[in-house]
Amino acid sequence: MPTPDIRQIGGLGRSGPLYLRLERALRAAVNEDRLAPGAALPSERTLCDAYDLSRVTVRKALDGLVRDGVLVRRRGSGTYVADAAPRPERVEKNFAVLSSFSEDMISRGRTPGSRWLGRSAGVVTPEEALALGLSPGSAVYRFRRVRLADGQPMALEISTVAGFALPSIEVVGASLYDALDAAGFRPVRALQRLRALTAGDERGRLLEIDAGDAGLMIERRAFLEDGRAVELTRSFYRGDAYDMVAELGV
Ligand code: 16G
Repeated sequence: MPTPDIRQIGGLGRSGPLYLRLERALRAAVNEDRLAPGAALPSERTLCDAYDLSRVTVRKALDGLVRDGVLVRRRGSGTYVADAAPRPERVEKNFAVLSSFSEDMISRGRTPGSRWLGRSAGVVTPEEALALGLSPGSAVYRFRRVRLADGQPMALEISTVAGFALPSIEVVGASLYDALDAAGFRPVRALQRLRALTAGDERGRLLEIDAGDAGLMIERRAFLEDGRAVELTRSFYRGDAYDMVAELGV
């Protein structure tokens, strides 16, 4: 396998110590498949020159990733991307709160992110019309994202949003709920249905888990104060990444 070039790793972020910026860039490149499992990393010298970093800084970044199992060192040969993607740290998700993925991650000190698979504007399908209480022919926006925490895939989300709730499809950036909030249509109530499901081939590939691995399929229908539905989202959460918690009263 040829050694990947620096462009596949991409640029460094702007915040935090330099070693952490390189560590994050490499982690993201591995998680987003720009650096394939088993690929040899460019040499330390090449990384130093390309990013204008000292040897100590580069080594510290690589050490962190070796410790996490993202990279492996082979004596006398170099550093490689580990064969299996590392398991993410488990996250507790409160099942009784109407929070967004971004908020859930930020409140746990993780950095939320998305790998966009697609976005489109269209006309409601009969199933969506029923779920969202829209009339046939109504406009909707659809979004497909792999949700990331610190660059690691956590969930696959497929959302349909009622057309009236967003001024345009482009306004959705890092967070769907931020965009809905800005438009004055953030939901205040939701119905959720949860069931266990194996990942299957496509979800497994996108979430870097085996097709037979378990996950949680959560369907959320979210509503405005006036009862109108704004969102129908199917989220497939990695079973090894989440604990669902809820506080119950009598
Ligand atoms: C959560 C919601 C999802 C919502 C998304 C918005 C569940 C089960 N699902 O993942 O319905 O669309 O957050 O997140 O909690 P965002 O604002 O970060 O895009």
